[in-house]
Amino acid sequence: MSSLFPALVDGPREKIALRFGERSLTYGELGAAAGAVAARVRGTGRVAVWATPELETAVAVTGTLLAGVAAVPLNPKSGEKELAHILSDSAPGMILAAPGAELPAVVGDMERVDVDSPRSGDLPAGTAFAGVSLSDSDEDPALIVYTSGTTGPPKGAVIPRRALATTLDALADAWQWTGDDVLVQALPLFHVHGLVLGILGPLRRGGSVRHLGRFSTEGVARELADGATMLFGVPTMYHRIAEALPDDPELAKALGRARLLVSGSAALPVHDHERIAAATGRRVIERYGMTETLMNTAMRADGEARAGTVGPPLPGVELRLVEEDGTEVAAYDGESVGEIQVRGPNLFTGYLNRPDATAAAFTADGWFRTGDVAVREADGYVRIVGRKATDLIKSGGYKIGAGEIENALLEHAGVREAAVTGEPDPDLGERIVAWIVPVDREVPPSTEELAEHVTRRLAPHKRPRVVRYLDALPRNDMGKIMKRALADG
Ligand code: MCA
Ligand code: AMP
Repeated sequence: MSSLFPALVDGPREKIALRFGERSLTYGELGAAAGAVAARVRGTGRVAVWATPELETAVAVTGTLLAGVAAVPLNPKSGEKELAHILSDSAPGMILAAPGAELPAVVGDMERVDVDSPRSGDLPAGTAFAGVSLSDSDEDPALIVYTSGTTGPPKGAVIPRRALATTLDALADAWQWTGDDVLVQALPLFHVHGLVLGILGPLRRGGSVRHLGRFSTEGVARELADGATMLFGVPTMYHRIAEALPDDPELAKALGRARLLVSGSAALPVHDHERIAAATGRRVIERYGMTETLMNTAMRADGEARAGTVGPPLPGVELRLVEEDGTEVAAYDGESVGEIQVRGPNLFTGYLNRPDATAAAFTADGWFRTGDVAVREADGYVRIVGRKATDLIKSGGYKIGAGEIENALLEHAGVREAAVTGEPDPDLGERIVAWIVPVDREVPPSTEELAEHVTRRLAPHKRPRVVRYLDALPRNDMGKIMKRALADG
């Protein structure tokens, strides 16, 4: 029997585990604080975590995992409709939050537990928490992470404990990631990238993470100049770094010192990759994953960082490319295109309360259909070339379903018809465009009004950045909206 967080049980007590701004916790202090959370949540079915980018979120999730209970991280900027859906679907027994965090009315009278300001101390001796230990076949749910589909509200991906351990250990192998590494990141803590890779990753290795609270190139430069060895970010962050580099020699120097610069959640444009390499002498490496699969491929620290590819499959991950008719693509020629399908212990177990969606996501022989389309190069490096669904938008590294935004827009009194598409954006990768047929042509709802409307219902990152007004939406003979006609103008 091994342990999910060996360093919490028998690592050096005085070593810094987490740092958020001015506040930090040693492994000893984290053990005490997370142990207190574990004692509080033990026996609860599921626990919601109000996932602000603060120390308390990391303590809450660690403590919940120590108790062997599943955590549901919530976007603290979720709008009413999205939050109401997630809470009713996941039915948490309580909500953990930082003291002082204001919870919206939709949380209702669910029991709130403030995560104690961490005290000195240690994990109670003889640690009796079920979740400290981990067996290879540990199927118990660890996290329920909500992720958008093309239509309908987000689905809760149930991520078991063995998937966390598997994916983090595979990345450790690929990146020679050890307890000596100090990670800097500024990712949201309600998604896999920021929470699993960016918090649980360093804790599983017995290393340290410094979270910036909010992304800034200054923060990245400061931490990398002060001992941080790795940076994790989405392409939008690397784009902003690439833009800042020409006028910021300190940033270039700091990045040049990093052991590893890792990008993921969306494709890193080759132009940004090359600009960073030219200014810093370091090449950003990419890894490819999904909420449902955790990590599938990654460039290795000791391998070639090839711009535009996401590296070979990680140890333990089976990956194949499949044509539209189900035929497997056998070629490793950099040209033959197919959908990426994966199998392995890194995968989720299914969508909460959605056996239909779970069944549709897998083939009969257990391969998960990612919906991502790729080619493979001669040495097995995967190059992602597109996505099957046009109704999924990746903006700032967030996956956003067109359908949920369309539904929200249609709830606005001034909107008769609505269609949502993504269009290329140098900063966000894709930006959300709303095509609106207004009820009143003379006084259509403004962009700000619609952005505010979507923010209030769903979340700020789901708001349209551009609104275009039409007299009618282009439809085919079946009445289906022709989105490609919209995008092609
Ligand atoms: C804007 N804001 C608003 C409104 N408009 N607040 C209330 N009402 C409004 N109408 C707020 C936002 O919440 C935000 O606050 C700030 O204003 C700026 O908003 P925005 O323009 O959306 O932010 P941005 O500057 O464009 O954000 C860029 C970003 C962000 C920082 C790169 O997109 C980001 O954090 N992306 C990471 C996504 C991610 O982690 N994806 C992982 C999922 P504030 O700044 O306070 O928040 S994918 C995954 O997990 C898989 C496994 C994988 O492969 O990684
Ligand atoms: P999510 O569902 O939010 O977890 O996002 C997963 C999706 O992000 C994948 O299906 C891919 O489309 C995309 N993605 C993640 N990493 C990469 C990457 N390195 N390059 C291109 N796309 C990526």
